[in-house]
Amino acid sequence: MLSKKITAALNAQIAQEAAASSAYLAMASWCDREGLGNCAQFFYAQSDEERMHMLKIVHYVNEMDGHAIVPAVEQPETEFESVQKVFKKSYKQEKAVTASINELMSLSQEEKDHSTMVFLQWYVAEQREEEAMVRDILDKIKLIGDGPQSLYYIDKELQQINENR
Ligand code: OFO
Repeated sequence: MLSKKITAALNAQIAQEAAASSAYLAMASWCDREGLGNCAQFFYAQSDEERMHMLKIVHYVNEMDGHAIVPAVEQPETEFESVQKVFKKSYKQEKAVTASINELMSLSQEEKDHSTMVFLQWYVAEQREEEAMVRDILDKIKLIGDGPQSLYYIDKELQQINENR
C-alpha cells in the first residue's frame, strides 16, 4: 500500500513525464518542419521514452493498490528560435525531471517506503544517462559552432547518435 503522500507525489511525477513526452513531441515536430530529420527522429524517440516512463509509474501505482491518475497535458511550446535552443531546453527539462525524481526519492526515504525507493532507483539511473546524453550533444553543438553549414553538421551528428541508441 502506498501512503497518500507518496501516491500524490507519484501522480505528480506521472503528470511531469506526460508533459515531458508532449514537449519532446513538439520539439520533434518543429525539427521535422525545419528539415532536421535526424534531430526530429531523436526527439520522437525521446517522446516515446517519456511516455514509457509515465506508464511505468501508472503500472506501479496501480500494482500497489493506488489509483494512477491520467493527467491533463498543457500545450507545450511549439516554436523555437533555433535547434541549439531546442537542445538547451531539452537539457533544462531533464534537469527539472531529475530534481523531481530526487525529491520523490527523499520523500520515500522519509516515509520509509522501501518498495518505492527500489522502484525509483531505475529513474535515478535513467536520469543520469539522459542528462549525460543531452550534455554530450550540447558539447558537440558548441564545437560545431554556428557557421553556415552548422545545421547540416548538427543533424548529421544526431544521425550517429540515433544509430547508437
Ligand atoms: Fe522521464 O526522463 Fe527524461 O525527462
